[in-house]
Amino acid sequence: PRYALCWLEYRPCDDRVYREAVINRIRTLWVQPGEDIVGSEIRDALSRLFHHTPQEGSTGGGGALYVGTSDQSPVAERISAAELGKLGDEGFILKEVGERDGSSSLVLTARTRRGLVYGVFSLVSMLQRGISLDGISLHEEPAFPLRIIDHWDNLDGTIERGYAGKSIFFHRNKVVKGLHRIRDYARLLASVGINGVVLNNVNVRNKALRLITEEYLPSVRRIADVFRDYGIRVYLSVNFMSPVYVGGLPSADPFDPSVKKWWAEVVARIYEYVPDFGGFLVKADSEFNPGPHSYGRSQADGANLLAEALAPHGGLLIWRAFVYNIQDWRDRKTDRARAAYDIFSPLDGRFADNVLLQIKNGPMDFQVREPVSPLFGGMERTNQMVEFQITQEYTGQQIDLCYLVPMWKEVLEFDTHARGEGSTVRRVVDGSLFGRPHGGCAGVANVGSDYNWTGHWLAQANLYGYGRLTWNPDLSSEEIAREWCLRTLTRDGEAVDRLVDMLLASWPVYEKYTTPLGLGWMVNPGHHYGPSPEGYEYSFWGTYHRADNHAIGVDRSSRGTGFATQYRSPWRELYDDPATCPEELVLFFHRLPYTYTLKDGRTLIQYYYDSHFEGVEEVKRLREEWLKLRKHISPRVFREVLERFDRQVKNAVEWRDVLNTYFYRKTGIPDEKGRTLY
Ligand code: BDP
Repeated sequence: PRYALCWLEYRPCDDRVYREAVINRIRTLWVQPGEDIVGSEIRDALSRLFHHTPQEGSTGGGGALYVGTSDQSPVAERISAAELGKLGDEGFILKEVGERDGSSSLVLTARTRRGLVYGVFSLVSMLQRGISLDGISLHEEPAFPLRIIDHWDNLDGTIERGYAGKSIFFHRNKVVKGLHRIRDYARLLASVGINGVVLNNVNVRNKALRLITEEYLPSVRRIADVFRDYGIRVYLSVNFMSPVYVGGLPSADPFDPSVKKWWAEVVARIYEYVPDFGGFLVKADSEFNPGPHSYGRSQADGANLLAEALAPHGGLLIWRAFVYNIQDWRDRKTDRARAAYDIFSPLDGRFADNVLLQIKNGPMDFQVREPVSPLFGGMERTNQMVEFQITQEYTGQQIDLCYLVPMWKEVLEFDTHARGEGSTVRRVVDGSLFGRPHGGCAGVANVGSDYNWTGHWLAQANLYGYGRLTWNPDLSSEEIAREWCLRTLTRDGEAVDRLVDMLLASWPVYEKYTTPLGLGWMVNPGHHYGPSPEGYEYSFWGTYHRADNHAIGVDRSSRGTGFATQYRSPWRELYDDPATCPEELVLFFHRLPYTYTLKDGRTLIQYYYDSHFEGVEEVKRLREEWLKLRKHISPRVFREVLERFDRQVKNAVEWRDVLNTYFYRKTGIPDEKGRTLY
């Protein structure tokens, strides 16, 4: 094989009792005619896991598995109409039911094909993990309507912020010829509940501009046909200036009727090729991507232009809120953290019904720790999505281990207080808090053409976890990690415990040796790996810490840039005061002297020294833990992960030495514990 199948790599079950129980439960298999995909998934799993081939068809007796939509007779005979009536569009029921002769069977049903796909993969997951099917009665529905993966793939095959090889979609400005890998990717995504994929980078340049034309639409259709089999819709990123760059019009002004007409025609053509096309994703007025501001129009005017073209076809327009404009590092009045809220919140209520605003989880840019974007609590009449970064741009680039599910969970559970207590981000983006018709999650993909898809084998857990979390955010980070380890790496209980602990430790460890207390940045400009304390200090990105000999940080309180006041109470008050601000964010909100005393009595500077020394030791411990797993992990995975840990240790040492030296030289304050500072 040219690539691993991740958590769908079915290792034969060595538990004889369990194997026999499954074989008895599924002696015969009935699959709704026409549902070949779900049928072959279940057959394939049974055969690989248990060397079992059930008899096909319906015997009417027990020991059967019935798989079909809720209107099919073997299903409708066995499950009450009331129960079936509770099924949503994407949900499924998996249930043990009694047969007339006193025996029992299993029924897997859903209202739609998509629901069946999720149900089958969920059954497969249980079979892989040895979960008993006795008395099973499961009804699952996804928590968020949209569960999308955004690819930052360019048509030349490169991937912006990709750390796992080349694009699996594009090669030398064409869609790849063989679609096998895309099919397996669709299976992997569907198996964790993903229902949408954006194929190309939000920075739409060169040939990617033409994806929406007949030059590429036949190829887009080929990809969409594969994803459709697994219930996944395809979306495209588009450039706001397309009417000019592609259409040859003199303008892309949203108020220009010829521009509207152009987009309407473009969209109509797309739907001829892809009848269930998801819609567009747009990065406008952001980092060299033009937008409506060029014409003196608002973000809402820009979004609505495209939304209007998509609406007749049922398409969605996803508009990114990543808009900021810092002209000069010398300007102390503008604060990038404020920008999105300042620009978008006054436009609340002005966006069309099929527009979603896609908001990065934090106000800056995917740093190791940021507060949650205040926009989530600040727009009640706008559909919202949260954007996470699965690809580890600022969190170790899939060289360093960093399991991100705990971070995403914190974001989803953050209480905005927009409608009193319990107004979590989760409820904003699932649409329920403000009664919005659309909502969901987007995650920037971490996959590429590498054999293991994600560069670091253990980074697969982030892709898996993103899917599982957006299906069911009630799952704990630990449960998700455990599922992934069991399905992917080993069935040995102790080894799994150890692996889960390693994954759970990894984000806090990464934070320790990089930029704790909410400081962020300090990375090498351009590629963003490794330390550079002033790498982003004198440019136009708004990413400053303004360290001098006495203090560090930006005052974002009401006395400073006022960013803290964009939150609702009690956050605005809590963040406003360094004494009540959650300590892990204290340098995000405040400018503090190095001698500032933290809650445990340590000075800020001593905390930074300690954190970096400890971080390195903890990475070394992670590496030691991995060494203990040798006999449970396949040799190739073992070796390649060890190689990553070796690199991570080097990186952590570099962060420690560069940052500690930087602070020592700025402050002249020695380490209390007498460790070497350079
Ligand atoms: C930043 C990345 C940049 C992306 C940008 C975005 O460095 O490559 O284009 O985000 O999200 O984090 O648009």
